[in-house]
Amino acid sequence: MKFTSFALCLTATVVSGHTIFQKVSVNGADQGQLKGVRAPDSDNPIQDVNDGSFACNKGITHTDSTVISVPAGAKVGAWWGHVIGGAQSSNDPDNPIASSHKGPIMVYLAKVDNAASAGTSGLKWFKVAEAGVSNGVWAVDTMISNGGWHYFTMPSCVAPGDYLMRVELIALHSASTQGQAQFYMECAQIRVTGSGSNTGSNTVSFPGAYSATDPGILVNIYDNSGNPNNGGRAYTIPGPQVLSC
Ligand SMILES: [Cu+2]
Repeated sequence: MKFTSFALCLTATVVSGHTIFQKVSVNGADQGQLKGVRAPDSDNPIQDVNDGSFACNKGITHTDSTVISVPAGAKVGAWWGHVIGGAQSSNDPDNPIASSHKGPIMVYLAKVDNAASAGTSGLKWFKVAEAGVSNGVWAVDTMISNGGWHYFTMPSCVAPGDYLMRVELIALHSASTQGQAQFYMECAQIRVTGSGSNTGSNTVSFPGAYSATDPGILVNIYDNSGNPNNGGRAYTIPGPQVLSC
């Protein structure tokens, strides 16, 4: 099986190929390491789509009161690193993530009263951006090429106010076996500005939005030669439709 070596990071304890979302940029302005991002020390994925911490991860040890101002329509960056701070060691080949970890990156928002203090259960999430695979290039590949940055546009119609911004990456290298897709997510505290009026549609709950057998979660991304190009097929990104303005 071509897939066997890719499964190693499931069991490695010292060296793994996992990742953590830990920094935001807004229109090119770096907002600072761990500023306004709720992050754990662990870079381990969640693999149970019904995990109670599926919204914003668990073991959150990095928190602060920063709320990041994001103009509607802005180019937003989400920065991923192998461990907190980025590389685990010099020339870490698995920073920002092991290159085997092909998959999509999605961004969700949930309206809250106060982003600095809001809890993460019972929220209604709507998707504002998603990237899957195009011509064999996955969102993860582009993020690696960009030194850990994943960029997206905050839709121009999002209403002003506080939101939690959930950025999620799914690593699909072992996803042909049910329960082996790896979900990585953290939440940032943002305050949208502008003149939009949309606080979401097609909202979903986390956990709840995904099934372990969704076509984008239980999926063999390899072609007959073992290339991780989804066999040239379209890839169905999990979750609801992206908000359209
Ligand atoms: Cu991993």
